[in-house]
Amino acid sequence: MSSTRTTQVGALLEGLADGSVEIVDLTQPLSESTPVIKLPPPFANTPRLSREEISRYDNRGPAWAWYTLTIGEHAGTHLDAPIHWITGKDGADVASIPPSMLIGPACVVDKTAETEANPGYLLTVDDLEAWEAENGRLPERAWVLMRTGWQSRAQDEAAFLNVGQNGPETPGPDVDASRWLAHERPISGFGTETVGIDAGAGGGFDPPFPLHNLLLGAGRLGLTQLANLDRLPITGALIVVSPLRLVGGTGSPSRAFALVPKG
Ligand code: 23J
Ligand code: MN
Repeated sequence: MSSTRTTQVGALLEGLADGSVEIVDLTQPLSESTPVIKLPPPFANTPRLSREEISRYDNRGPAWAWYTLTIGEHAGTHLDAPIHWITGKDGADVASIPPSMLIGPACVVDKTAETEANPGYLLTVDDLEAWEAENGRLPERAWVLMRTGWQSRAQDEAAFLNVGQNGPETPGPDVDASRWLAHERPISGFGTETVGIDAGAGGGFDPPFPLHNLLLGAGRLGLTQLANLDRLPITGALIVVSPLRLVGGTGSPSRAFALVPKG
């Protein structure tokens, strides 16, 4: 089987076979209890997942079970397409996103300690430039993944949304970092462990929800509610994001994987 070595895909297949490449699932399990964002009045909200039986090994279908899903596009681990935001309305729907944007280098910015100390931690341009000073310039098609440890709250909606006196308190980029991510580097997208790509306080920023506004407005993508970012190296992993190819879709529940070199 050594002929598989003759291509780079062959080398990857060999790595998967011998365990030197590990597959990490970055997806949160999706169920009726998966948390969804709750916007304040007067805004409309997304439905969480619900399911209705079509048949379940019964007279409606004696040998098969299947369900009808009701779910918002922006529920659970999901992708934000450019047309999700008014600034990106002439950009790509989910179906039009080039696959080359959905597979790329995973660049992990670790703000776990900062988030532990301050759940509303705001990622800054200084943080991003410090990351580059250590790890090199963010490459073409990079996915910037903000690691915060927030996944430990993912099964508890109140802890996950973390809405207090001053509204939601969750980590995310500040306005300048949002602008930098949108315009200064050739990235495909930004991923996070929290319910949305913006910080919880982002609704009160100028512009409101700056990362949605600027990143999606620049034709780039968002990815939320990620799991297992603690199992990724800072650089060197490959991320694969698989949204439904929804025509006209503003987003989609997605499966996301990382391929991680071991040892
Ligand atoms: C609509 C308005 C604000 C936000 C969101 C949606 C999301 O988080 C989302 O899933 O895109 S912050
Ligand atoms: Mn979304």
